[in-house]
Amino acid sequence: MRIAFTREVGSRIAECELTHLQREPVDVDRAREQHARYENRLREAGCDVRRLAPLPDCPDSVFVEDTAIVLDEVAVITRPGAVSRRPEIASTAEALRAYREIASVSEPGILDGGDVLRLGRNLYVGLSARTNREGLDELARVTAPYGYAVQGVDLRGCLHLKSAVTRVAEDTVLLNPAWVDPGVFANYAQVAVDAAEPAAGNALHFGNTLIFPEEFPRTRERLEAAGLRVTTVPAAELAKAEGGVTCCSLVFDA
Ligand code: CIR
Repeated sequence: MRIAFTREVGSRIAECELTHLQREPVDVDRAREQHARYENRLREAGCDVRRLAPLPDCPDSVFVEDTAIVLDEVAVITRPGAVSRRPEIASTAEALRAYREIASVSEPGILDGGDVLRLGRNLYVGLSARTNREGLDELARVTAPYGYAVQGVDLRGCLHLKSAVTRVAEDTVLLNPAWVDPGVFANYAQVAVDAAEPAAGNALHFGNTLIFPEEFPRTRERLEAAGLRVTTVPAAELAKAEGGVTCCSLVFDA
C-alpha cells in the first residue's frame, strides 16, 4: 500500500515564511481548492491520502515534506531551519511511528526535507539557509547503516535543493541549471527547465506517476519530449508561499 501524508492548508497561510518572493495576498479558499485537487491526483495515482492533524497556529504546516525524510528502512524527523516551523515535527513523528523506525535530527543540526533528494541509495542534501553541515552529518550517520551515501550540494537563488532539482523518472532529473550545478547529477539523464520558468524544477515522482504544476507548460513540453507522461495540477496559490508539488506530501510504501 502506498500512503501519502498531507495536511490541510491552514487559515494563517498568508503569514508563511518567505525567503525569495515578495509577500502577496494568498487566497485561502483557492489554495484549499488547489490542494484538494492535488490530493485527488495522489488518490488517482493509488495513494491512500491521510491528513495529519491540523496545526492552525503553524502557517507553513501544509508543507509536510519539510518535517521528515521517509526512507524504506527509517524515517528521519527533521529539525526545520525556520524556528517557526519546529512545532510541526511532533505530529509527523507521531503519525510515522506506526510505519517506520524513527530517528531525529538534533541541535545544532538543521535540516528541511525539501533539501533532501533521494536518487537510489544516494541522498543529495542542499546546503541552504534551512540545512547545515551538522544536519547533513546526522542524516548521514542515521542512514549509513542502510547503505545510503550522503552528499552536500550548493545552491544559489532558491529556497531548497528540490526547488532546483527533482527526480522525474528512476534515472532522470529535472533541474534549473541557474540554481544548481548540473555536473553534480552527471550520472543521470537530465531535463532542464525552460529558462522562462525558473521555478519549474519541482516535480513529484513516485511509481509511474509524475505530478507537475500546470503553470509551467514550456517545461512540461520538455518533459513530454523526453518521453515522460505528466499529470498536471494547479499549484499557483501555494507557490506564493514558496511551496511546490513535492512540499505538500510525504509519499511512502507501507
Ligand atoms: C517555508 O519557507 O518554509 C515555506 N513558506 C515554504 C516551504 C516549501 N517547502 C518545500 O519546498 N519543501
